[in-house]
Amino acid sequence: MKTSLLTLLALVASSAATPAARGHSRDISTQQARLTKPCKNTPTSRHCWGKYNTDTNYYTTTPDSGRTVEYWLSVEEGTCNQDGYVRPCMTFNGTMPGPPIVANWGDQLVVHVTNNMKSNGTAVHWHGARLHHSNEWDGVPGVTQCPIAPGESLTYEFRVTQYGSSWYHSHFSLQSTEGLFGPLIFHGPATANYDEDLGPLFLQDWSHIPTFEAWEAKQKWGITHSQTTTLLNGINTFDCSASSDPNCVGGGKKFEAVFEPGKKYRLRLINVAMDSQWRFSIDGHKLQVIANDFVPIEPYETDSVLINVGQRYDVIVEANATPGDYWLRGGWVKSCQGVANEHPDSATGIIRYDPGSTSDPTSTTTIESPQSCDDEPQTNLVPRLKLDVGTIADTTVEDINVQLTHTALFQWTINSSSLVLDWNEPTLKRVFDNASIFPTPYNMVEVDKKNPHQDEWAVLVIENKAAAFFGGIAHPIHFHGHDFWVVAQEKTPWDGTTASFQTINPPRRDTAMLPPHGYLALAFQLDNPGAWLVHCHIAWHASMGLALEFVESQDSISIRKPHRKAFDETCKKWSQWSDGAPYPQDDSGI
Ligand SMILES: *[C@@H]1O[C@H](CO)[C@@H](O)[C@H](O)[C@H]1NC(C)=O
Ligand SMILES: *[C@@H]1O[C@H](CO)[C@@H](O)[C@H](O)[C@H]1NC(C)=O
Ligand SMILES: *[C@@H]1O[C@H](CO)[C@@H](O)[C@H](O)[C@H]1NC(C)=O
Ligand SMILES: *[C@@H]1O[C@H](CO)[C@@H](O)[C@H](O)[C@H]1NC(C)=O
Ligand SMILES: [Cu+2]
Repeated sequence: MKTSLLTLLALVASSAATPAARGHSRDISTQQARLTKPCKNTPTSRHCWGKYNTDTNYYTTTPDSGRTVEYWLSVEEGTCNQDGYVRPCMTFNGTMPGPPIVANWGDQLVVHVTNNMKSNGTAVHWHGARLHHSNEWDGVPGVTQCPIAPGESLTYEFRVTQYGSSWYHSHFSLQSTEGLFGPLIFHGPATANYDEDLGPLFLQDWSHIPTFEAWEAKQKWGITHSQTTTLLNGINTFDCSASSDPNCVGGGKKFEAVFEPGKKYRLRLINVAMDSQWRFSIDGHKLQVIANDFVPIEPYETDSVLINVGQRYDVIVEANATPGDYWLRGGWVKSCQGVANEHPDSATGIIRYDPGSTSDPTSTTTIESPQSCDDEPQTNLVPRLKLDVGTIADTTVEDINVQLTHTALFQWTINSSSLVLDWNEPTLKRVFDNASIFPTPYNMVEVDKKNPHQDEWAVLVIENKAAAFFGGIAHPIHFHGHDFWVVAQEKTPWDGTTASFQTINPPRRDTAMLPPHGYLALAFQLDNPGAWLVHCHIAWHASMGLALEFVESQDSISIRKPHRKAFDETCKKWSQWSDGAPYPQDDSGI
């Protein structure tokens, strides 16, 4: 049997009295001094946001917009024709991607979700949103809620404490890859100027057979699955000319955008793939990268940007090429994935300078697909709001040796244990019942249980020591409830020490790649009590249990009475409905 080892270590250290921590508070006071000069967010002053700006510490300061923004989402089963091929799918409000959820930094966001599917539960996660003191609305079935039963509704509610680009998606099994996702955009300041916001650009791989069928084939018979094609913002063309398949009806369209010469456009790149990395570029144009995930960065210029599953990059493109038609390239990275794609080069869209033009571009590119699944170079990802990790001195170690095994059952395991959640018994329910022991397959790590301090940090080190074939796979690791500070991301084995950790304003985000045969060390501040999932964002691997949970400051987790009522009601309805449900749980649950 091929086994592999993943080491996980949580260190808790006080940063209160360290030089780094003093530097940190200096940053905050500089920023407060700047708050006295309010200015307006315009194409020539994008760093401004009223009394706030890109130097505001958004972990500690949230504008009071005085607004509550409310949305209604309907979760539906139906058929989709994204590229000229008709197949069953699941959608928010009948479309894939679903309707945009847009709010301003500082708004209170309220989203009412109704499950209008006939035979499955659901739950909606707000990817990358910090859900500060709102753990119960994080949308993870088996962790923060019971699934919403068919016919039932649940209202999610949280304060928008960040700004930038992301997506909302179902966190129930493989549903997001069946179409259950949409844009989640929080307006705020930016670190470079632009004229127009072109909105989200989703990079997606797409299968012509439902993922649940592929899952069954894989789990039951070991049949390898290839994705069929790629989509940009949910659409593409697909060649049906030689197909006798009645579902191949043809008539798909490519993503197109129109540029006006001299203008600068903001594009919000979001990787929503099941299992694909992309190298995004636009022929004849440079990209100025201004944010990674929900973190504004010092702008840098590049010809292309590498985007792993769950990650986002906001880029500004200046329309400064000779007017004409240009290919925009998703750039599916061939060397990276564990899953193949039958049409890897199909991820293209068109940028036109003349809106009347209908011809295909003739532009070319010299950008090559990389030979690895690396993230963007660490040195490029410099957060604009500079924050350091407190010195990791007092090494209170949770020494967790984690085993990563790919068994005959196709499960990934952490510490020899593959995540399997009981939808009827979410972690939070156990927390409310004052549980001190959690089931082994919940892969629970308790952090800072009794003594919560905002100044304390934890570090998670994940080693990818998997042997041979399985060790060759990189995993995009995503955190709920926190941005993390990437203190190490190396392709070599970890030496067990923290000496080389980069703690001075390292890249900060919510999704980063765990390199094959190497390790990833992520620091985060213990400022958000709750049960938070940490998982590989390859949907397939998440279903196969490659995840763990933190219960952070358990004794400080609290929930308001009306929220508790909704939480309990959702569990009650789910319990009634799931008794005899047509599709029993057959994966980790996430
Ligand atoms: C989604 O659909 C529901 C029910 O059909 C509707 O009330 C709601 O306005 C729609 N939401 C959006 C954001 O379009
Ligand atoms: C419900 O989910 C199961 C997988 O758990 C899937 O096989 C089935 O197709 C889904 N039902 C519908 C009607 O989409
Ligand atoms: C992982 O294994 C180590 C040592 O075997 C143990 O101390 C630790 O509690 C385990 N962690 C989890 C999350 O089960
Ligand atoms: C859990 O502990 C809290 C605080 O000690 C107490 O108020 C509550 O009743 C307990 N809940 C249960 C279900 O035991
Ligand atoms: Cu993975």
